[in-house]
Amino acid sequence: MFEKVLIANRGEIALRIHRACREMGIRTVAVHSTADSDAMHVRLADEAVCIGPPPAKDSYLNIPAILAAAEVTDADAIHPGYGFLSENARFAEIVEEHGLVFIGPTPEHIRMMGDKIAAKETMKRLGVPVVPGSEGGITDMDEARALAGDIGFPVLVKAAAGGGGRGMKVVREESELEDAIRAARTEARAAFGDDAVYLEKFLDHPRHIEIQILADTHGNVIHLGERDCSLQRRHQKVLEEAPSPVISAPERSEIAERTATAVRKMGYRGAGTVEFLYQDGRFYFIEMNTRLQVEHPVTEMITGIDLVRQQIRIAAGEPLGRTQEDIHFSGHAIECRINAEDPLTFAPSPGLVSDYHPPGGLDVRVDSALYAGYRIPPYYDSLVAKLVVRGETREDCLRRLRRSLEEFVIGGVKTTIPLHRRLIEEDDFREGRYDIHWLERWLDGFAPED
Ligand code: MV4
Repeated sequence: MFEKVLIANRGEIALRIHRACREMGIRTVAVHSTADSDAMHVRLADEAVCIGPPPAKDSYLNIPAILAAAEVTDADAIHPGYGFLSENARFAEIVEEHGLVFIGPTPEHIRMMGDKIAAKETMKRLGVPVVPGSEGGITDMDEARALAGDIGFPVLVKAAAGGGGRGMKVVREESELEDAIRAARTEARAAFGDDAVYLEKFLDHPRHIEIQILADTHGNVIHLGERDCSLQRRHQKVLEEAPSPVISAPERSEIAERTATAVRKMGYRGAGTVEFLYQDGRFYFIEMNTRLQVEHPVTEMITGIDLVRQQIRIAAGEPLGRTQEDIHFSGHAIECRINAEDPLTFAPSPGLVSDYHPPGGLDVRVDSALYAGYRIPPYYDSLVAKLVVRGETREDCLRRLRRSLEEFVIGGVKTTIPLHRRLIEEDDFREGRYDIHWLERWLDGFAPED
């Protein structure tokens, strides 16, 4: 096992990784920008190295500085967390070239899944259902027109290098297709330096459901069920839950086992999340994330499996030590993402946290790097806490979530806590009746009382 792990991240996820390391007897190295000298992850780690000025490109994305920090502290491995360098195949490669271990998949798997066309072809070949569309990228306008006619309008033009909603265009009729493909190509070239685009049938009311996978280097692959991440605004998830309120146990086993089998056949290692759209009783693969995800705690809450601990064990070459039969799902979990933002306008609200009182009690988990007196810097993502609650049933979970949101105090800055308090009282949400568009429609009429 590693003796020392460098955590190439900040905020709550840096703490989350530190905690797993501590419990495994592994020492930790924090890296930080000059804006984060007083951050909680810096205080808790065994050692801390300043890696640059506030802008992420000069610090948390600064590969030479991070490698230098690993070298001077004699770290064995680097955990990238989520965001920043976590899905940068070149970074994973450089880490390995320096004789360090990248706690994550191989650079080859990161690279393949970063190409959405290659990812889809691979999944399809390995028996995972995909959205009907072009076989590979679009090479020819006449071909695209014929294909769109076969698929049926509306269709979506997507960028191979996109993902997370960037570079997509809905096309409602044939006359708009050529312009949309041209525009998508131009945008993709400018944004990603890759103008490959592909075509898909547009699903107009899907849910976003993702399967959590763990794969070791000995050929063992297990799934930890799904998370329903349909409640989102502008491609930012707001609340996630597991299990999905609309998926039956046989449906879960079917799609999750198919997914785990495909992941095993591709020789994948580490944690991974396979994203699907689910509409009218069918699953359609869209993308695979090769990192730990923000919402991983909802899975931990219903399975009792520490996903970060497993990532570290896998990276050290240890076997999973569990088979699918050892995984049992227990109860229901919901995560509320709490952002330092105005709950009406979503404008960032950095600044001094005057009071901090997180909720507690049985099956209540708060992942946060906040403390009273901390100043939230304006340079980074506005996620400041994740409230994750478990209950025996979804109704128990909702009652506990209501109680926890009532207790939660973050003073001095605006947060999205009031939004969550209102959201969980909505009948559609309480009944599990929502798709990926529901939240944005609901927010159009949202005005919190507090
Ligand atoms: C789609 C889709 C409808 N049909 N693909 C957006 C992000 C990227 N991961 C894929 N996305 C979508 N792909 C087809 N064929 C609708 C979306 C989409 C979406 C997906 C998941 C969560 C939120 C979303 C919000 C808008 C659109």
